[in-house]
Amino acid sequence: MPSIETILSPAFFHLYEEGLEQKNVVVIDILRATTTICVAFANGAKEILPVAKPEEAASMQQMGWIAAAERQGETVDGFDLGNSPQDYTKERVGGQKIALTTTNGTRALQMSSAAKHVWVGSFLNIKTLSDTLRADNSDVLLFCAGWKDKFNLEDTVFAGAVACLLAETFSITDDATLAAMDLYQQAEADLPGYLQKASHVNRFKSLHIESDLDACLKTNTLNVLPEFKNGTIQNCHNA
Ligand code: 3SL
Repeated sequence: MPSIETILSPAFFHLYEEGLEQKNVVVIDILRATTTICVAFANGAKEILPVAKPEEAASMQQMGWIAAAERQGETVDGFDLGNSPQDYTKERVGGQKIALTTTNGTRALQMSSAAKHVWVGSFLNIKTLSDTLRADNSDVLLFCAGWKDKFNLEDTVFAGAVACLLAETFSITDDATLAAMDLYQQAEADLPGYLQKASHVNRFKSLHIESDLDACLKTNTLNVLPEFKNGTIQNCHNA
């Protein structure tokens, strides 16, 4: 059986790099980058280029791309979009190419580029993602983007949710994954309630963007699977 391991923070990524080219990585930034990327594709975005710096996103504007940038949870001044999934509507992103930089999510994508596949995970596309991981039948790394190299609850809870869905067809002996599954089982009856204590949810409260929490915790509402490949993200799932 293939295995599932969980990387609880980008600071641990180097511990999992051996054999990366044979493994599938799921990049997880539930609040909000990987959720927003799923919503953008569901609403017809053509391509999303993850970049490290706001200046790189801005430089794509001249070529007709939408430039999106988030830092400290806020839209960077002068950019077309930030990182709220609620702003990535059909009207705004349908048929568009987007250059996106966020504090943690876009960095985690770039770190994973050597993997067999790099897929974008969120509660919204959890079934499509899990079905694809099962069908591909390779070892999986669930990579939590965290917050500035620190552990966070929401990404870990999601890693646990994916592992619970795949537990019958994957071998799970990794303590980080077992802990994530325990956490998910504790949270699953009321995910928004459980995550009220999370540090990023408290950041949302201070920025008055609490409504993004509900938008990010809808489960299995989207049939998309964004894949980061050759430096850019496209939807690889044709429903
Ligand atoms: O860190 C990230 O990539 C973002 O998802 C953070 S925020 O939710 O936009 O603040």
